[in-house]
Amino acid sequence: MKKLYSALMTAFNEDDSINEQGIREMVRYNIDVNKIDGLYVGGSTGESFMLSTEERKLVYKIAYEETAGKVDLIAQVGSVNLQEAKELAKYAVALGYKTISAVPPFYYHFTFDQIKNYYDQILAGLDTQLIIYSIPALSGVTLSLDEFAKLFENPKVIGVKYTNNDFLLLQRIRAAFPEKVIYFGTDEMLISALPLGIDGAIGSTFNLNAKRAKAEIAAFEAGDIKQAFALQDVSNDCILDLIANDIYPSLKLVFEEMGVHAGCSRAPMSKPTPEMRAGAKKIYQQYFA
Ligand code: SI3
Repeated sequence: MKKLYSALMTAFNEDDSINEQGIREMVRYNIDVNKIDGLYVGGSTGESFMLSTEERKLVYKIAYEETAGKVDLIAQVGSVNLQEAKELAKYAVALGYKTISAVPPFYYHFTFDQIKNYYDQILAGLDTQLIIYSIPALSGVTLSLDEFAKLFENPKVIGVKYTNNDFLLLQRIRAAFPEKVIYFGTDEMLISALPLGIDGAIGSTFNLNAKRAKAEIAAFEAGDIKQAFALQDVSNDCILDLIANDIYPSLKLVFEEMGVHAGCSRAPMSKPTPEMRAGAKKIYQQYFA
């Protein structure tokens, strides 16, 4: 069975400080209600690039303590600051994370050799495994098949979290590297990635929509393609409504409707407006009540 991971969100208070209890509640919901296979900690959905190094460590620690070994954990340690990425990787591994992940260094349009060196340096001296976090739309870094091949030469690089809508490249990676792990990251296109042999998916909307996504995967694996598409259609209505309502704050607002105190997002992300609250209530009632 393919695995489903939620990309863990970071709960903030109104004053933008970290809301520890909110993070714990979201972790618990993912374990107890979603029966999730794992959590991707410190990714885009975690608003991690707006956190200090110490705050990023705190989030790894909370997730590690609260899961207590019940589900898989992946710590996203990537940063444009290599020293920070190395420090975070060391910290996560020392805490007990078995897998780390890293977005390529961004903003400065680094060469491929510089990107390869970044991954090698993060991994040097660490007894761990790493999943490349490929998200070209946000990082601005697009890796080719040959470049993935070069990164995969390091045996500690076990695969890729593929948040990219290039299905030809996805198919080429799958065919060329059957032994590597591929987790797909565009929730609204899960149905299109399933036939390409992905090993699972990691996404923000699974925090709320895991049951439906799991049912879709089960239907697909049972050969009931019509049902799998029908479930994806409902998920897509929900995901597009979330996006239209400002996705990260809205995921947290819908959590609130479920009794999970997920707090809010950190500026410059938006704080909830009355319209967003009304939109989230509607999303809750339509897809989750
Ligand atoms: O937290 C993470 O790094 C993710 O899992 C990212 C994940 O791929 C999400 N992408 C972004 C940019 O947030 C998706 O789950 C995305 O929110 C979803 O497909 C809706 O577009």
